[in-house]
Amino acid sequence: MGFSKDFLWGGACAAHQFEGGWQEGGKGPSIADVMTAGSNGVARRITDGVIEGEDYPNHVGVDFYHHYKEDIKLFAEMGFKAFRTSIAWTRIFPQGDEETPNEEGLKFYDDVFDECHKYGIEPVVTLSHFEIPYGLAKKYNGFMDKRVIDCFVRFAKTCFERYNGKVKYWMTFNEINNQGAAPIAHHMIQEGGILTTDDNPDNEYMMYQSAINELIASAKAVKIAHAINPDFMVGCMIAYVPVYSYSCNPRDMMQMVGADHKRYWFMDVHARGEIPAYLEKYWQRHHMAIALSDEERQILKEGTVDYIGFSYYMSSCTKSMDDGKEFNFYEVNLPALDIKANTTDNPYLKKSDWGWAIDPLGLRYSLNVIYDRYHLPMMVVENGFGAYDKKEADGSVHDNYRISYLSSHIQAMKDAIDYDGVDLIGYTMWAPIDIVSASTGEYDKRYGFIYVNYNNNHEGDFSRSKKDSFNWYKHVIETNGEEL
Ligand code: BGP
Repeated sequence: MGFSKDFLWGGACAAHQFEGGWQEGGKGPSIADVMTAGSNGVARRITDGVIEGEDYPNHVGVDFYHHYKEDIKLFAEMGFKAFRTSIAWTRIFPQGDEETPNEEGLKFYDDVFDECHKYGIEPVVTLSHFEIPYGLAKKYNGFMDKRVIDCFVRFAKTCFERYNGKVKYWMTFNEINNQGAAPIAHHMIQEGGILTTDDNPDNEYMMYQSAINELIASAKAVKIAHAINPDFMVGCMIAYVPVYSYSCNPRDMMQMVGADHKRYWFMDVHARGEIPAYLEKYWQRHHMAIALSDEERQILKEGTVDYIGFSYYMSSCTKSMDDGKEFNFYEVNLPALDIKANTTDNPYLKKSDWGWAIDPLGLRYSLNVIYDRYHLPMMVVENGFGAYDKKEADGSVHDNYRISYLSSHIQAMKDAIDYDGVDLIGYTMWAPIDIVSASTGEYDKRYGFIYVNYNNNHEGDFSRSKKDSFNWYKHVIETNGEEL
């Protein structure tokens, strides 16, 4: 009972959020490198290149580029079996469309993976974690252009060949489905569609077309990976935020189905290799002529994933708009039923300082829904608690709230294994070390077991120290999740 003996316990980061060294080793700029900080409630902006006087936190991250040995040693001290990170695409192909890779970039990840293996830590690699080369965004409008599929496939193949024997677990695109909830922002960040403007009537069409092109790129990469090494496990990475119906009103229930469709069709394509019928209908109704040839449909079929990787932070709740109340966040239309609706607060749940509903049972629910739907192995590749931490005078950080969040979520995974029989192979919490927040660009939204002395005002020396949660997680891994 409980977690399997080879369960992949660990933590997850993304290159752009913690490496820094954005211009070192021949690296080119990624979309994340031209994003401003958005601290204090101000949204991040994608700028046209790097503008003097603007703050770009991803340029420095937390300097993992120079601290990787120290950081991996600390992960090893906690007993990590796995460490998830991304390979910064622009360290390997600085502009994105070069024919030959940058050797210095490839060498950096050789060093990182060798360092992991020194401690018996299995690297789990995301190929693109919101890190499309800015060169591809500028020149091609990102994944709107089918030529970018080839650029990604070249990058993926280069990585599969180079790290064959060092990396077994791969994921193609991080949270590929965020566009379902926040189409414009994520069309730009995920797909490099920087020509989008808020008032462009074609925004939704461009999001769908780019997402389809990304999914084709992913399927091609999966096929190539298996040809290079049949033992490779290539997964997708989905942002899973289960949508609950606000009530048992059938209209609310149907609204929930619509919201699920909008957010999770990506997973159907990854895992089943087919465009779901409801999506084809949606495109027809909205006169979206999505370019997807028969040959490409065949590629989607042949390049299905080996496992489902997903992030889980919170659940959401949805309600039809019958009562006339206005909602904010995302909108789902079900024209056939004339239902227009949006998210609403769940009265049963508390929220984090950033408004994320804390819902451990929602993780067990998610594991069940996903497993019932695909019967594939699953890995929870992100789950964590962003908080303002207080460093005491003696250097300690008492982060009991983080321990409580993580332990309740690990318990939920354990219950899903013990009672529901789901096939869960790993857990890489987010993020074992404090890093730059993806949504806000803040340093002060901290997730780590390891405190990094650096803040929103760019003060600090990047020194690392252990929080209370460090030894707690070490014990969790030592007892294979038996003692939380
Ligand atoms: C996910 C992203 C991560 C990460 C995490 C936490 O959506 O895959 O990159 O940052 O969320 O979000 P944030 O950093 O905004 O708190």
